[in-house]
Amino acid sequence: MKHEQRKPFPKDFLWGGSTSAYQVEGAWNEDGKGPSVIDMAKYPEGTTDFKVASDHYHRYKEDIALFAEMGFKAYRFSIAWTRIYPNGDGEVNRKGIEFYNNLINEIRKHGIEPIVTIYHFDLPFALQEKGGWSNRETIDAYENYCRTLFEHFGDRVKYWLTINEQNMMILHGEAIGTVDPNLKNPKKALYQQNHHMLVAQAKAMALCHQMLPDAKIGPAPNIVTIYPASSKPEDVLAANNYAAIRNWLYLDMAVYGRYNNIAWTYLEQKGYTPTILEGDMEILQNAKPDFIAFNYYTSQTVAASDGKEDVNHTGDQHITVGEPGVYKGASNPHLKKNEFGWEIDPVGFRTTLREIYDRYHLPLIVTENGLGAIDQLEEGDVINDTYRIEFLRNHIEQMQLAISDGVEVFGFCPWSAIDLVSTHQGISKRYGFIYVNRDEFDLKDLRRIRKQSFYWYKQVISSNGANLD
Ligand code: BGP
Repeated sequence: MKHEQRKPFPKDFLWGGSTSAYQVEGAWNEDGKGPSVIDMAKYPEGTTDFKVASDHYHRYKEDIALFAEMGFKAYRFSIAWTRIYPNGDGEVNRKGIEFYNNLINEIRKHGIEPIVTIYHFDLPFALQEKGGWSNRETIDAYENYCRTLFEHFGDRVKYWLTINEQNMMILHGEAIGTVDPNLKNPKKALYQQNHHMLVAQAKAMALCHQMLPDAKIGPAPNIVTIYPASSKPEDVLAANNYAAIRNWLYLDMAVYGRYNNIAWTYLEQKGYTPTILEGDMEILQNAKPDFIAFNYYTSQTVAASDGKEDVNHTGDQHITVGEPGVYKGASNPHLKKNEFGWEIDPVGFRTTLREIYDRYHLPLIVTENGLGAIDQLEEGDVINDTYRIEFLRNHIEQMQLAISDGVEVFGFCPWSAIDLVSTHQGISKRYGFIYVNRDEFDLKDLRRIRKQSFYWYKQVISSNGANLD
């Protein structure tokens, strides 16, 4: 569909940027913070750990001032559960509350809307030692943690995100570092964990509505359109299968409180069905999100599987390998790839926005989108990241086309507001508008340097998306 004239971005559109606590904060064991599963995980050889990251914990004032200079209307960040509850539950750590109070005040002081992710991959290690999400008690610990956040920060935070990319923790948790290496029969265990997280999420949504009637809350999965590798009906069916397993399982539950039938059939066939206790479905059905937040980096393409390939359900967030008999990952000959093998598909972004809105009719906010690249710091503190500008420009254009298609989008928070450590590919894979001067193992001076994309995004925001050049 071609539009003679595009609709403008809504007046109060939330232009911003995203980070997550463990990838940006550093100070991994300061002020009473407990270890998370990420702190205790093994890191791929040649990549840094998360101990210092971008040192945002100590430099947040400078960072927020730079976000304000860019004109951010919103800043999406996560709270480290282990700063609030070092052991996952039990005693509250006052220093943790203090840090996020200061951070939220600083954000609001600049007129920026805080958007808080409650849990972004960094489960407290103390809970993992008791079985993590396999143990139903983690649902209670999460609910208790949510209550504490709503109590302390609910007077200033209007937008809450329950869980970041739950679907990626289930499908690609090994790459991200969230899977307990001691799990027996990991796939089955992961779908039980998935069920517990879905129940926990429903409880958080209900609690938020009860405690903070003016606040809004929603899930934040990674949702992308799935193409069939060809028009062969079997390929189309495989794409349909994978879309149900990767996308709709999560959103159908969040919005309608039911298991998607194709995803459920897949779980039955594989022997992965979770144990559902009496009362669970009621909790799931009674909770409703106010909006859907989602992360989009690229589309995925799959083909029919003859069941004989020697592949497994791994890869990473955007490298789909496949699952014998269900679908087989394919590459899309029409798309270019970034330096890390992720395809680049702005049109797929428009399709994704249309698909989600068409299914759920809830307002949408994009909580991640961006380009990981190896930036070069040139003489005179110049970073010419024209490739990032091009990536974001093309995606923003497609978002505006989706808005012109009638999709309700109220915000765009690309990944990442500032350079931070990638989930499994180190600090050299950069996403930010602001360069952080450090390498994998040399922390240098960690100074902040505005990239070309910083100036470009500033102008995008000040023109409310009208000037993308
Ligand atoms: C998403 C995660 C983020 C982030 C991003 C980029 O899956 O929510 O935490 O890191 O992807 O991925 P990566 O860091 O693997 O390049």
